[in-house]
Amino acid sequence: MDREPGLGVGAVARHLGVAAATLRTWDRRYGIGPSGRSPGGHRRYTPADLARLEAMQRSIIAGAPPAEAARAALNEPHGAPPHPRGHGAGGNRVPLGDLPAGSDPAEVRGLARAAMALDAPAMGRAVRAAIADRGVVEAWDCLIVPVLKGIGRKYAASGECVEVEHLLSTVLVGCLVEVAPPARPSNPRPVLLACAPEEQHTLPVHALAAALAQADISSALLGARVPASALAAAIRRAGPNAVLVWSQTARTGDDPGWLDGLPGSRPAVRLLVGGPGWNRGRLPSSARLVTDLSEAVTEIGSAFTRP
Ligand code: B12
Repeated sequence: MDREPGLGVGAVARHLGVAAATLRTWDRRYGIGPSGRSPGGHRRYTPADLARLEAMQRSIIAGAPPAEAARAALNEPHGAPPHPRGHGAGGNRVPLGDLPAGSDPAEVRGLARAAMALDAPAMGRAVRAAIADRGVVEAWDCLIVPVLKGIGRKYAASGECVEVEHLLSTVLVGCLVEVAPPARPSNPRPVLLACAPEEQHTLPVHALAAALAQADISSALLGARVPASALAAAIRRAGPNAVLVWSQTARTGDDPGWLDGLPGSRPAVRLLVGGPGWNRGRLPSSARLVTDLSEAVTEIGSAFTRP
């Protein structure tokens, strides 16, 4: 039981939605911390300490660098937010760009903010709520993709945020694999989903597996960097009606001739490819390019519902 006066670091961290380690860093680095310690030596935050931290957090969210946000919050006894300066790609703001129709800007900003704060529980809550409310396809298109693209833009502009990409990706994979597989799939054998050889961007195939599950279609996800020979062996062994291969980057999709060598008959395999990495001019005629998640689900469904 916590009966000492003031708030402990865990309670303040939960209140602000940041990690306890972040609070300790802010204290050490910027001198913005608890006014005192308990007789037992634990950090105790008073209401005034909390107001200062809230002001600091508001400034960071508005785009100020942490050092400046801390300085302003410490100089402002009532915790009023200082005006952020323009920080371009720096700071903690994610350049979200134009959001697709159907997006809720507050929801998208919330996930972006949680990602930038490296707050995995908050990211997970936002994504799970969206999947539960609106299903995988809409959660992916209207919430997840805008945040991924924003973080990709930030990386492209500054070379920063690789750690954000990694943690957000880990959380997203966790949320997507939780979507229950269909109890009674409508397809005879699982469809195969794979990334092109050397391709490490797996999120879109995870989204597809989850969206297929919600459409009662079972799939087997082979994951990142699947060699052509391994995909060919899997097709021969599993006999899927459809296969989708993902390429995110030009490096893995520029030379797609190998797709023509995949087994294509007995049973007939519908070969689909997705992702911006594919060199469209060089795709073999056996491969059909699908351009979004919902089209991928429809096309895969038609591989075994058609006579
Ligand atoms: C998450 C991420 C990572 C994670 C991947 C984790 C994982 N398990 O997937 C990690 C950190 C590992 C990573 C690594 C790298 N990444 Co990265 N990454 C991203 C990020 C932020 C999201 C990727 C994603 O899932 N995109 C999917 C959707 C969101 O994006 P989209 O392709 O724009 O979607 C369009 C269509 O494809 C379609 N669509 C969307 N979803 C779906 C689903 C289906 C089924 C279909 C059919 C269509 C479809 O709709 C969109 C149309 O507007 C992107 C940024 C971005 N804009 O995508 C960078 C990005 C793809 N990465 C990039 C780079 C450079 C790298 C690295 C090379 C960095 C490095 N120096 O190490 C490495 C190497 C990867 C490799 N060798 O394969 C660049 C690629 C640049 C390029 N044009 O080639 C990007 C664009 C960032 C950037 N702006 O610079 N990355």
